[in-house]
Amino acid sequence: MTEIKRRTLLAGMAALPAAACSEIADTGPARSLFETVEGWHRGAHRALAARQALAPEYAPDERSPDIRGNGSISVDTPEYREGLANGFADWRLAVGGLVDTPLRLGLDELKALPQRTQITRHDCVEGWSAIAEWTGPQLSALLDMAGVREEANFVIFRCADTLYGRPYYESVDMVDAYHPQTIIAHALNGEPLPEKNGAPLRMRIERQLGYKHAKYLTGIEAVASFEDIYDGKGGYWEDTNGYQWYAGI
Ligand SMILES: Nc1nc2c(c(=O)[nH]1)N[C@H]1C(S)=C(S)[C@@H](COP(=O)(O)O)O[C@H]1N2
Ligand SMILES: [Mo]
Repeated sequence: MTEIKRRTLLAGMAALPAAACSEIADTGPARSLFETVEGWHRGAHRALAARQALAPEYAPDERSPDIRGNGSISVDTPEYREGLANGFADWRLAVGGLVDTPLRLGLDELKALPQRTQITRHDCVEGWSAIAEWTGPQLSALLDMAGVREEANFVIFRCADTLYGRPYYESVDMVDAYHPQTIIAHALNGEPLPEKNGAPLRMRIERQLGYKHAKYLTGIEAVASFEDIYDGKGGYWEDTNGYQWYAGI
């Protein structure tokens, strides 16, 4: 968010000549320039406010009977199989990249943070949706604990699975990363996440399409750019199938 604020300010200042700063005249060109900048600020603010709006939430009786598993529905690494067998007692979520204090958090630590529960609709580009209840800490809490640096523009999500031989990953910008409904879910409809839905941890990014909601989450990384990660398009489907990086709904 600081990055967005900073850019808004810089863009506004660059458009204002020095004279207009000392005497913002009430008539003439200075005033119209001032109004242009004002208008730009208002437009930028409106656009940001729209991105921060909440996705619809539903009542418990509106939940779908099941949320199918899509894409990877299991992970066949020894670490994962062992985790599944022992309740993921040794599973650690790494928070790193452009942060002041890298973290490694176990499930108990994540569950001890303030939790958010939300009943939302998952929309997959393949043409299905399902309403379900998700619980977990907000991503913003983890980012604040780690202290995201000013240079960070995006957050990368690393996953334990591979799909057709390639590691699954995704990324979002700071507006979605700090969105109140962006949570690291460990529970689905009040139960620990099933394997098919991303156990033990998966992202919920409610203003985005299904493929952004990384399952089998192992790491969260703050970066300035995702150009150098895999094919540089910011996600598995973006790299392999040309899906849009910004999948806002
Ligand atoms: N790690 C990982 N995350 C993933 C996928 C995947 O294959 N691997 N598939 C994505 C797609 S396309 C969708 S629609 C949702 C499906 O979530 P679900 O299996 O809980 O229905 O997860 C997304 N996250
Ligand atoms: Mo999907």
